Amino acid sequence: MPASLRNRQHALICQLAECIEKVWQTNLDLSPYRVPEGLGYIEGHLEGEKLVIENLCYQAPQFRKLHLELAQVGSGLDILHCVMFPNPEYALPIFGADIVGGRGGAISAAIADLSPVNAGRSLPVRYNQALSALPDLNFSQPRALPEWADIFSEFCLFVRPMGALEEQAFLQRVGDFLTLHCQIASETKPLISEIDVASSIAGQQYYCEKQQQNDKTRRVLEKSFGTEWADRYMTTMLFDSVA
Ligand code: BLA
Repeated sequence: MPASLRNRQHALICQLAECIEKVWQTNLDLSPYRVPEGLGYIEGHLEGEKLVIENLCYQAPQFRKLHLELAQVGSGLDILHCVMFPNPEYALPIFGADIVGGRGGAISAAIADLSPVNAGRSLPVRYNQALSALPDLNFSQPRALPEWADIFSEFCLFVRPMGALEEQAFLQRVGDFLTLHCQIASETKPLISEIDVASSIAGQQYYCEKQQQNDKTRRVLEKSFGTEWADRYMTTMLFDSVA
């Protein structure tokens, strides 16, 4: 990724971006992923403030799309968005993370989860065991999930981190999620049953439909690019289901 945007963002965002790339490179057999035409580096400024977006994508045998996005709104708002969409032939949850915050100042939202997308929408046993074994964390300002967010697991971390210690605790925990996810994924065998593959596809579709209902994301994109563009971006770049 060009160093341009990354080095100008909130420290927690820079650190998580570095962490994500490092865990991917260390644990997965990465190959290039073709970003849809014109969506790699994007600038928009319809009304109000300028929005700059940088996208970095890979794929791996177990993941149809590994997406890391950094965005900057005007000079005050920084965003990190990351989703690891499994290849539906692997019964893996979806890793997702979002950080929203002011450059110098506070992070208002930091969320990360391994979200189940199988038929019963429950995490595979290995994930449950590994995630339950992580030490308890206490953040002073946990945040409540909005109504559309029934896709997340019981391990979902959604907080407003207060201060450097909580930011580092968030970073560490997301690093743990990523590492255990990549390790389990690389030991996972593909599904044999077509019914199971179809149910992973349906699960990913449901996940995407729900995420597309996040009006806070949509509004930021609409302000700089208009409603049609924002809708296309949310359905083809951020949360595209399997064809
Ligand atoms: C919240 N996402 C937000 C907010 C903004 C964005 C402005 C509100 C921050 C706040 O309430 O403090 C904006 N996020 C963006 C934009 C992009 C983005 C513009 O990724 C991309 C260009 N969102 C995700 C993923 C998850 C996610 C992968 O993209 C979770 C895995 C969750 N974001 C998420 C949730 C909220 C949020 C749950 C809070 C929504 C609410 O409180 O209504």
